[in-house]
Amino acid sequence: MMTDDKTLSKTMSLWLRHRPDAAGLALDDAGWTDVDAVLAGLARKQIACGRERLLSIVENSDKQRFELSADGTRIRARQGHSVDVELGWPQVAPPEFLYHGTVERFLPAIRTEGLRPMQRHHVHLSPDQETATIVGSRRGEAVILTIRAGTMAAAGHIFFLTDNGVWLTDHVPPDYLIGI
Ligand code: HQG
Repeated sequence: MMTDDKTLSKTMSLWLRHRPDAAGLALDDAGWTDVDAVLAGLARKQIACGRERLLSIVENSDKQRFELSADGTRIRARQGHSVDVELGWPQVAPPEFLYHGTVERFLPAIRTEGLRPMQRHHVHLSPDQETATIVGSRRGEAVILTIRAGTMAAAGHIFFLTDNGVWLTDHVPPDYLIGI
């Protein structure tokens, strides 16, 4: 079967973040699995993708969703898992403000509950409004929330920074959201 790169990238995200079982994959504690196992999973689903194409998808993924081990034999999703993994991102002090792109229809719940991880392990925050706009626009007209991240950190909330620039935290209580 011919599958375009975007569809293939979505399939890999599904397997490496949420449903490794759907492709017969086993992820280790940090989310890694063998590149060969992914290739075998693709072959079983009759998706035409060899090693070279898989590596080019890893390299060209717009948000650098995947990463390879130093020796190139293992692959993982950088973030966004619903399966239990310990990704090992460093805990970093955040800038004073971070941003979150969402849509109008979620605002009533966000006003009461704050930002919650929903299906993911963490709330994902963006370093700038441009990135947050891209994230929010996946669901409609983006609404950009500003988070008082520096104040949150001073109050003991922990932030992690992935190496593709996404900030992760457990929960943003409504008090730290500006202007909603
Ligand atoms: C919303 C993509 C109701 C939240 C992107 C969001 C990002 C609430 C949705 C990355 C809520 C969750 C993450 C509450 C939050 N009540 N709704 N209390 N708290 N929400 O996809 O941040 O393509 O799990 O605003 O580019 O949109 O996966 O998170 O709209 O980097 O690589 O619930 O995912 O990257 O949606 O996106 P998501 P997100 P990938």
